[in-house]
Amino acid sequence: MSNVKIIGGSVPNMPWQDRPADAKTWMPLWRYSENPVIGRNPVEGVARIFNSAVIPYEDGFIGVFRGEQINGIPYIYLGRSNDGIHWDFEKDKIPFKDEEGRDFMPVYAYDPRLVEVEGVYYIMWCQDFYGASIGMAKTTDFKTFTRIENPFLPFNRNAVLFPRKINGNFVLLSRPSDSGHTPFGDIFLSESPDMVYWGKHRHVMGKSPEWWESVKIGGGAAPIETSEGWLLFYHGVTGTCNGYVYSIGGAILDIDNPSVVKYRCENFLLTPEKWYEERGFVPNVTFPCATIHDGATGRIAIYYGAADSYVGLAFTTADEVVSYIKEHSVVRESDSEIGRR
Ligand code: BMA
Repeated sequence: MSNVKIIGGSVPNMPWQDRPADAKTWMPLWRYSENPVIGRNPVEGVARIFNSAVIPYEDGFIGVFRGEQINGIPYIYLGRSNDGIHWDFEKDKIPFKDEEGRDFMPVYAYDPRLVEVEGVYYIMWCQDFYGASIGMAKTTDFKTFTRIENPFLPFNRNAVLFPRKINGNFVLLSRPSDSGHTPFGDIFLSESPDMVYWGKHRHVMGKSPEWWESVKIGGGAAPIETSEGWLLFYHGVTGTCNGYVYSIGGAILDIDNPSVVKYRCENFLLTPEKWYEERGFVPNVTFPCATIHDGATGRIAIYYGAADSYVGLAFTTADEVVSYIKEHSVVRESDSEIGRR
């Protein structure tokens, strides 16, 4: 039985598949046998969907999807699903309004995350604000979407909100960057009393000497609250003679003080090795953006973008992945300090 508890509700209809007999028993994650769950040309005018985020909603699931249009520009599309595997997408991109009620459409929008905090659904993405920066919007009904004015200065990406306030404040992970194929990057944390004003910036964790994450790292899925701390799936990037390789890493952050890393896995949890991860618009990318998890069983389904072309699903349990991270944990000084200088 499960020792590590997921603190949160039950999602009995979440997508799930037991570990297949041929999955490597020494790896804590296994892939869905029918991957990719979203293939090319998924909706009219969209060539590829990847790096996207989903949550349980009403009797099924809802998500915000990075849709690369057939002119190459990415925007965010809404999708719904009964089972978390088969998705229906809206043909039109999400029609944001600004806080004054006027139409707002970013120049581009990519890598969206979706997190509910206290009954409000927040969408975070990367957009242009005189350089790559964090875009943000909120909705309570997935019909009207109010864009929140730029929360951060450029240059920054990979904003990931925690699913509850900590010590009275909203908490957000982000990754300062440049506007290009950023060759550096650590994960930082910021707090806000109102989702408008952000401060108390702290360093959470940096790229590491482990080769698979030696160029940069960035937040992935919204952290999962567990009895061991916040379970974070993130992306770690290395450089090769043929370009970057994006793998999925795992860490556990302190529950009350999440700029402190309690455990950090020295190995990747998943790295590109299937055709849909190694071959595509950008080869060798596995990029986690969301999980669906079940408090009753400890099951976790990880949604990840594959090769900037597809969406894949991987599974694990809180018990298995937390044990693996703890067994293979290497925490360095910049991880274990409070992150304030
Ligand atoms: C990053 C982001 C991601 C993308 C990755 C690999 O910089 O743009 O959206 O998946 O590069 O191309």
